[in-house]
Amino acid sequence: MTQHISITEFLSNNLTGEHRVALTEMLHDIVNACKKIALAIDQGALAGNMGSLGSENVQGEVQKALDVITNDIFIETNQLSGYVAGMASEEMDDVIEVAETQRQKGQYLLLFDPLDGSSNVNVNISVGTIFSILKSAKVKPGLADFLQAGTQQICAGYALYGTSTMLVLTTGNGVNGFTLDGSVGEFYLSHPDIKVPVDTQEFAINMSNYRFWQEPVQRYIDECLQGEEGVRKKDFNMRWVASMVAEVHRILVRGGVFMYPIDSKLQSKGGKLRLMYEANPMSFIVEQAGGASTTGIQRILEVHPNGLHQRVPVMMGSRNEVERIAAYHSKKIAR
Ligand code: P6P
Repeated sequence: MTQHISITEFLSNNLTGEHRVALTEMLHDIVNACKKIALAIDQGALAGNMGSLGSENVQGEVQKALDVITNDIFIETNQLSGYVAGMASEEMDDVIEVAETQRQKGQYLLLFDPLDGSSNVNVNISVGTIFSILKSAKVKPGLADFLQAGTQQICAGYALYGTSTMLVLTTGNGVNGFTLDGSVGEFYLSHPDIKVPVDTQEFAINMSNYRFWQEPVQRYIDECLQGEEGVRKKDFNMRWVASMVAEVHRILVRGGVFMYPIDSKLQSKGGKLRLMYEANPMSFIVEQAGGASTTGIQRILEVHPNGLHQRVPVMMGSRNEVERIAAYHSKKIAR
């Protein structure tokens, strides 16, 4: 087997700039948290943690035992470095305060979705953890300190608990992927300098919502379905895993476009996916890999947040397709 370098060695050789030491320490804890989550998921039903708790989270979604288990793991493990001054989780209504004794070294904010796609867990389909790191202006951050545009992120990444466990991350200098070697419990560089193909023939969307979509999205999908007989003059393939991390990872590896647009059912909520700990980190990664990410109206990374759990329409992936979708929204390309 070719000698791969470990994530620890990779970060030591490649992290630069003012956040270098802090990121090294915070990513060490994030990696450990993801290893623990991978173990909890691997044990699956045998550990008796696949069921539903009957409770609902702040999103109004039924909580799985693993939602709470993984949330606890992420919170506990990421208070050890001394650099995290505050956290925010999909599973918790308010910001998570970090004790003064555990934020002695620096002021960073860690936002995360501990188990994205958790409804897939008990049917053994890939799920993931998504995280985003921001700089805090305050030693003791409040809600307002979290509400920064996605362009302010200093790091973003995800763990994918799939056929193998992977960690994919960016610190603003490209995107790199690491695979967990379970025999030694270490992540090794397996996907250096990931780039999203600029063109694609594959889209990912929940087609059952077709009748609720706005016209530009219906137009785009109609043209894909018309294939080579239509204006696109090429056939398209479709995928839908109902797990954003799995979809985006596939797109990073082979191209494609992931779409969860606004629709008439979701109008009042603003969309399905959350800006701060789903859309922003995934957009940072996709853009760093040469892709694009839009709400249809604007670049996702430039959305100014008005709430911790704000939702946005999300269309991201192969740049030329995302730019076409945005042009249909702005009517720059007539039918
Ligand atoms: P639907 C998972 O719950 C999630 O937030 C994303 O990971 C996924 O892309 C989407 O929702 C799936 O939504 O409507 O297909 O169940």
